[in-house]
Amino acid sequence: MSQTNLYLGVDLGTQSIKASVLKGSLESENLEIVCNHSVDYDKQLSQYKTEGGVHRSTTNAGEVTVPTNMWLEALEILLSELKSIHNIDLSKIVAVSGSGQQHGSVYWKTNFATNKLTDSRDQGTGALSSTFKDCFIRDSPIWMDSSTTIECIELEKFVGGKHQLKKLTGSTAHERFTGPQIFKFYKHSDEHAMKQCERISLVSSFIATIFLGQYAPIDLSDGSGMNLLDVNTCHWSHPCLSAIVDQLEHDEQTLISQLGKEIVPSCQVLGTVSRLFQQQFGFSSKCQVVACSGDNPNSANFTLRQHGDLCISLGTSHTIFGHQSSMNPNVPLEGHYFLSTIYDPTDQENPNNVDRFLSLLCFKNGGLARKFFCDKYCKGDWSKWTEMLAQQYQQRSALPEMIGLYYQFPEITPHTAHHLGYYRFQKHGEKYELLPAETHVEPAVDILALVESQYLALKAHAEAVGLLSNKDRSVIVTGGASENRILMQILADVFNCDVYVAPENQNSAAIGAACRAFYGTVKTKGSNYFDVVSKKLAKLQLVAQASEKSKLYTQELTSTYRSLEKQVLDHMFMHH
Ligand code: XUL
Repeated sequence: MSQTNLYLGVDLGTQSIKASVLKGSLESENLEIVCNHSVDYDKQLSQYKTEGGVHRSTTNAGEVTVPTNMWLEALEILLSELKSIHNIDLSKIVAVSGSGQQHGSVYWKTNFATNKLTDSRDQGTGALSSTFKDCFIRDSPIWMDSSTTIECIELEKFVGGKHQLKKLTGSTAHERFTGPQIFKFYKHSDEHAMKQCERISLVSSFIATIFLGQYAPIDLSDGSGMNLLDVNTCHWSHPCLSAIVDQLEHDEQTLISQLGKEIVPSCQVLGTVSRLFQQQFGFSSKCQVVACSGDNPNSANFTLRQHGDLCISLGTSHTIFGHQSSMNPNVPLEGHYFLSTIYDPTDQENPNNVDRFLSLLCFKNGGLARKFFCDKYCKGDWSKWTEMLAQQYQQRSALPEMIGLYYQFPEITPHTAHHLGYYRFQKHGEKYELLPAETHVEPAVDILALVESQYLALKAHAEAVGLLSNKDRSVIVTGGASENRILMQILADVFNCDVYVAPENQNSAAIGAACRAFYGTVKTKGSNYFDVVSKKLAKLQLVAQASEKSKLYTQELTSTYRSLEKQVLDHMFMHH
C-alpha cells in the first residue's frame, strides 16, 4: 500500500462539525494527522439562527433541538473546504467514518427519504444539502434536551426500577438518552404521524446513512446511549421497547424496523460511498464507509492508548472514561457503561473484547466553577488564580483543611436534580464540619478546596463504578485545563499516577473517527486495536508525575469525601 492512503473522520458536534484527515497504512510506522478543519454552525450557517449550534425552545421547558438540514449543509461546506482550503484530494480517501454527539436522533420521512437515499446512491446527480433537504419529519432532539423526566420515570418503573434498567442497558434513565426521547415522540404522535416516520437514526448513524446512500445500522457503542439496547445480549431490549409501545398500544415490530433490527460492531465496514459523494466531492467509488459512533467513544479511540488507560476531559464540564471488562456487580447508579468501539462479539479471537465497556461519568460543574472562582477572587486573571493555587498547594503537608462541594448547575454525578449550592467543610481535628454558607474563607483556601474536591469527586465516583481497579494506570487529560501545570500536578497526586496530554486533543473525536476508518478496513480476525492503531499515533506528552504529596490522598480521604457528599445530598433532598 502506498503512503498516500488517506482516512477521513467527521465529527458532527454540538457547536461545529469537524474533519480530521490521517495518512498512513498498515505497513507505515506512523498514522500522521494531515489536517483538521471545522465549520462553526452559528457563524457559517447563521440563517438557521442557532445559539451554540442549537435551538432552545421558549415554549416547551427543557427542549433543545437542531434543524437536521443544518447538519447536511455543514457537512457539505466541510468537505468543500477540505478541498479548497487544505487541498485535500478526496479521491485518495480510502475510508471514512464519523462521530456524532451522543444520544441525539433523526426522524426520516416515509418513502420520500428512501427514494432520496436510493437516488443518491445510484444516480447522485443532485447536491448533498438539496437532495436530503425535505427528508425529515421534525427537528432533531439532542443531548442537551432535558424534557423527558416523565418518560424516564415511566421507563424505569416498567422494567422494574433503576437498578434493573442499569443492569439491562448500562445506564439508569436519563432525559437526554434516545429511548426516553423516542418515548416522548411516540406519545405526541398520532397513528398518522407514526406512519410518517420510516426510520430513526442516531446522529452517528445519520452520518453513515448520508455517506452510504442507504440506511446505516446503529453501532453497539453509540447504541448503548439510548436506554434501549441490552448490553448483555447486544440486541434491542424487549422490556425497554415494550415500555414505549405497550402503553401506547403500538407494535414492537414497527419500533424495531424504525430503529433497524441489526446493531453492528463499531469498527465494521458498512459499504462504499454513494455516487453523490463521488460526483459532488470527487470521492473514489472504492472509498469505504466504516460504522459511525458517538463522540465520546470516538475520542476514546484516540486518547486511550492501552488497556487500563483513563481519559479525563477538563472542559466546561468534566468527563472521565476508560475501558472496563464488566459492570461493577454492585450496580452503582452513577455513570454509564457503553459497549466499547473495540469490542466485537462477532470475533471470538478479538483480544480487545476484555475491554468490553467504555465506562463514562459526566460532571456538569467543571471548568465553569473554576472560572466563577477566578472571576470572584482574581477578576478573571488566570495567572493570578494559578499563582494562588500553586502557593496554597505548596504548603499542603497534611489532609486538606477544607473540602468544598460546588453545584452551580444541577449536577449529573451525583444526581442533585434541581438542587444547587456551595457546601464547604472545615477540618476540625479528625472531622470535617459544615461551615455556614456566609462564612468568610481565604480566597486561596477556597480555590484549592474547589480543585481538590472536584478531583476527589472524579476519583470517588470512578472508583464506585470500577474504573480504578487497574492500579497500573495512566491518566490522559484533554480540554482547556490540560495546559495548566499546577492543575495537572494536583491531578497526578490525587490519582497517584502519571498524567499525559494528547496532541491536538480538541479534535480527538474526529481523529478517533479517522482512526476507526483506518482500523475497520485493515483489521483481520484477532487484530489488536492498540497494536494496529494506537502505536502509530503521535506520542502522548508526559506533563506531571505523582509527587510526595500523593501520599496525602489516601483511601480514607476518598471515603471521607463520599460521606460528605452523602451528607450534602441528604440535606438537599430533606429540605426541599
Ligand atoms: C455524553 C453526552 C455528551 C454528548 C455531547 O453522555 O451527553 O458528552 O456526547 O458531547
